[in-house]
Amino acid sequence: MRQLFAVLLACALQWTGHAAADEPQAVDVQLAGQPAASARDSALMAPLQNIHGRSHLSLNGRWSYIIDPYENGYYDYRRQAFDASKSGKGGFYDDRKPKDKGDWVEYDFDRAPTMKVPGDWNSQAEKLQLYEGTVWLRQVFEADPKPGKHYVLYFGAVNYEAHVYLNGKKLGMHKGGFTPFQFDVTGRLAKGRNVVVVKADNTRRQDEIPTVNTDWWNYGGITRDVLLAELPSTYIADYKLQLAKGNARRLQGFVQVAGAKKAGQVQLAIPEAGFKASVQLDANGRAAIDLPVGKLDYWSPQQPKLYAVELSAGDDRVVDRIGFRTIETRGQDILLNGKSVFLRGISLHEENPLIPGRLRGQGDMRMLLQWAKELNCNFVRLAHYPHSEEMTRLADEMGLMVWAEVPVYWTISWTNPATLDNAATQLGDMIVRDKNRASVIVWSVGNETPISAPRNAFMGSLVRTARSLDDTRLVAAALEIHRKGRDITIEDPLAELIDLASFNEYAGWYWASNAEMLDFRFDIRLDKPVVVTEFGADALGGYHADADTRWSEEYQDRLYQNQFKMLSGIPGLRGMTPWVLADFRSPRRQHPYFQDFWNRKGLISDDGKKKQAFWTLKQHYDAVQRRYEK
Ligand code: GCB
Repeated sequence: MRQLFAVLLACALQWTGHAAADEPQAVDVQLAGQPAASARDSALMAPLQNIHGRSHLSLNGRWSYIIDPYENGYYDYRRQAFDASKSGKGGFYDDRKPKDKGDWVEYDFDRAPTMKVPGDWNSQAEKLQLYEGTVWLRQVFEADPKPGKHYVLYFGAVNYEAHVYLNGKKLGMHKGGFTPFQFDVTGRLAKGRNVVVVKADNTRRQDEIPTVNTDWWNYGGITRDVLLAELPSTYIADYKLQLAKGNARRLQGFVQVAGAKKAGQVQLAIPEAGFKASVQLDANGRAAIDLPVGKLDYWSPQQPKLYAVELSAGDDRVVDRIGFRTIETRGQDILLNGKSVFLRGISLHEENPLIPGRLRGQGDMRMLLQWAKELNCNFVRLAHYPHSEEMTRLADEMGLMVWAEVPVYWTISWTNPATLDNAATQLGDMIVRDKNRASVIVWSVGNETPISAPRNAFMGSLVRTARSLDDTRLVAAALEIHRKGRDITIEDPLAELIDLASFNEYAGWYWASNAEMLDFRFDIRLDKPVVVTEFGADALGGYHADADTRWSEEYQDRLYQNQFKMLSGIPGLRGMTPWVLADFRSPRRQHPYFQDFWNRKGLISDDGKKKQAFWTLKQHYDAVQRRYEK
């Protein structure tokens, strides 16, 4: 069905797929329920479902790069953007060689160094380790575009602001470091040599999502796949197929077709389940799906069953692997396929502690999720931003439920409408991308946001956005606790709007010590399942002392034991995701001996060794599992 191609500097395109038919058409899909368009450059295409399942050419490989701290490749000496000028000349996206002496340029991609894409830049050049600013990246590839096909240039993620140029012309701009975006490049590809240039800028700004202050490394660059997809003239742009909320005998969702002939029929099939149906598209190329289905093998961590689901419309055919399960809450229970579950979780960042930088691909992802399995987890919190699509697909396959989150973290600019728009767009893009993943059971709209009227309105709006896009999953946020004397409570109006009583609490670390923490008790008065989304302590792997000595493995271990004692006093406790699976890099963590730019709350150290608390948590989860799954 598809072929993968690696590109180094240039290679010939070969496509699998479909016969040429009609004339090229502009991509005109508009998804219903898509969040406000204003945060999105109008040149961007609506998200395309399952891009890796389409005929595509990978543009990954080595890209040439130019570090541009003063943005000389973007602005002229009067600080006017080159790409807004008439000639467009002078910008670093202009790959042409100077023709005469008047065409003076002071850059040269052909002699520039190269870096790996996907890959953050910080880990690839010493000069870039702490760099925040603009880097230009260029890839050259060969194409042979065919009439009657659609071509889509896709980026899995670029942190943070990306300006994209193809053959010297601007395609558009995208903001947000963790969600995919794509351009329709039909009619813009040359036969033969093509040049794609990206201006990536990871400068932190107060009004962006995330804002200036976070506890993770601000890795810049093209951190996920770059693909050029070829689609037939009429193609399946998006689809959702999930069990209806609380009804394991109904399939619900939609199909959205785009391109030349939008009306017509879409065939759906799950051959292994003997399911076949066809739905009629309306004039906008959309069909709702609401169909009875026989009994399926439902997806669960014990049996992560995925079915091959086939969709076809005209010449287009897409196959996805989809699991089916229901998730809901009843009182203080979380019901997976109608049965109460306890979420034995762990939080993790998209970073491999063993090598510098962001995860490089499936091997790294599998290692992290395998560590979670060794802890006997059935749940992972993919903090604090959307992790890659490959990660949620792996979680599907490995049987791990997922908490997926957007980087609405700490002190966002609550009153800026553009900031809300941006947050809603990132949330929408995450939901659109991962809505067919059985593993994803929670959409989180943010982490530790401080209560105020503007913040409550902002977060309330995100909760509504999430619910309007997907009513089959839980919506939550990692809240903060409040202390009243010795009582630990939740007094946050946002708690009323979400499905879980979910909060971070750092008893024993940021307040009270191991010796004092057991004097406190939880008083959670919400009739919702309680999920403790963080607790933890820094421990330098291999540093041993008594359980009262901070930074030691013993201190961290005792803190976990004490936490289990405290948490056992919460009647509605239905899960936890302690902070955090592995040590991770953070510029905030300055202790020269114990931290040295690392957050040491990992249960696994930066050399991959399991700290004592790893085994304590595993033992706890083994006991919880015995109680819940007997
Ligand atoms: C938190 C944050 C997390 C930090 C952690 C810490 O509350 O949600 O991003 O890394 O605490 O280590 O302080």
